Order: sequence, then structure tokens, then C-alpha cells
Amino acid sequence: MLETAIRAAREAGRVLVEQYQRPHEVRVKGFRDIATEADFAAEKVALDVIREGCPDARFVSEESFATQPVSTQAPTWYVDPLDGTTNFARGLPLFSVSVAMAQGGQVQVGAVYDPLLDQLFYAERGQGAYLNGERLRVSERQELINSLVLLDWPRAQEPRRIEVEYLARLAPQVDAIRSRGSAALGFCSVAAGWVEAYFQYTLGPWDVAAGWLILEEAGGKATDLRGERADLTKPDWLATNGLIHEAMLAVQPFGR
Ligand code: 2AM
Ligand code: CA
Repeated sequence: MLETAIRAAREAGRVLVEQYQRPHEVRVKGFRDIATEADFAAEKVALDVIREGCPDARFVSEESFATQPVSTQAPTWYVDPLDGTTNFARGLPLFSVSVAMAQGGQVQVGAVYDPLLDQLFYAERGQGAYLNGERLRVSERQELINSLVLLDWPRAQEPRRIEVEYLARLAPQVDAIRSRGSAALGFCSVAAGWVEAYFQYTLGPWDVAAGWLILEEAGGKATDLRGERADLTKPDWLATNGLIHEAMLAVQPFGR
């Protein structure tokens, strides 16, 4: 299953790189929400690879199968063929493919691929997390003041307002804050120890399924933004190295 996830992520990534340099057909899905022809083309390739490797696959995939099934014993594949569509459509070189399989209520394998840097993050439950074959481990920084924090922006106005409030409290207390536009790469950046935390108030399950497993297998921690158990049906996520998790929650305005 891990091999299938990796193949799907790599092949979808190849489609994205091919289409990246060409002009895009942008389809408006909603407020601040777009898809390009590449989202659909990469999704088709990823789903075909998964169907071949896992004939009884069920899908939760951003463009074609966005509704999540209720609990199932069948292998459920969470696919975001292009995480960072806004970047991609504007030529900002920062996007990824995210592929994960969950069974029995837990993510079992996950792969996140950054096709421009040829960086493949992957994990299998209980087997550790890897970047291009090298074992990943979260950072050991314990103080907020030494921490680099990544975030992404919700599309909706109200969670944006809450995020601004959080930023106003957080900014004076951390080393620096960055925003890069791919949630999957945000989780992987924590897993790799490049940053100490990532958060977002409105994510889809396809954005986080793979990154969540990769993070946990690298020794990190994910909860919702109230500090409660993470769950693929919840939109709000805080991913950290574990060591600054409580400190990040302590200044968080949401629901407290
Ligand atoms: P996308 O590029 O696949 O749409 C940017 O804020 C990051 O969060 C991106 O990973 C983006 O995914 C995701 N994102 C933002 N708003 C979202 C929403 N309402 N639902 C799902 N994903 C969202
Ligand atoms: Ca997407």
C-alpha cells in the first residue's frame, strides 16, 4: 500500500510539473477557491494508480470525491492531487501532492510529494517517517521564542479573523512566522524539524491525512486547535514537535 501511495504521488507530481509552465484554465469553485486543469489531470492519474494497486479502494479526493464516507473497513484513500492550487495557478513554485490510505479508522500509509524539489515524504504506521529515504525526526526546540511557526489562511472571513487574533498574540512570542500555501507540506515541515509548528483553521481531510501520519511517525503531535483529539472530520489543526504544543495552545483564542 505504501508503494502504491508513493507511485500515485510521484505520477501525479509529474503531471503537475508538465502543466506548471503552461497557461492555466482556472475554474472558480467558491470564494477564494479555485481549481485548474492540472488538479483534475493529476487526480485522474493518482486515482488510476491507486485503483490498480488497491482494487477495492474507496476515495475521498478533493476534486471528484469530496464527501467523506462514514466508518468503513474498506481501504479509504485520501487524495489531494494539488495542494497549493493558488500558488500553482499564479506560478509561485510551492505545491505538493498528498496521498494517504486509512483503514480501521486510522491512517496506515501516507506520501506527500513536492515535485519541484523532488522531495518525497512518506510513512507507514509504526515504521517511522522518511524524506527521500532519510529518517525524519521533529525538532527538539522547547521554547516558543526559538520556534519557527508555519500557518495557512482559511478562505472564510470568520476563521481568518480568529487567525489574525492568534497571530497578534503569537508573533511577539516566537522567532518568526511563515505562510507557504500547502498544508501537506506544512505538516511535513514540522515532521522534518524545519519548523516547530503548523496550524490552519479550515482544512479538508485530503490536505492532512498523509501529513498527519508522517508527523506522528516523526515524533510530532497533532490535535485540533482546542487541544482535543485530532480527527480527519475536524477542520482545525495544530501540528507541532510535541514540545511546544501546550505553549502554542495557551495563547490560542479559539474556543477558550
Ligand atoms: P488547496 O490548495 O488544496 O486548496 C492554504 O490555506 C492551504 O490550506 C492549502 O493547503 C489549501 O488547500 C488549504 N485550504 C485552505 N482553505 C481550505 C478549505 N476551506 N478546505 C480545505 N482546504 C483548505
Ligand atoms: Ca487541492
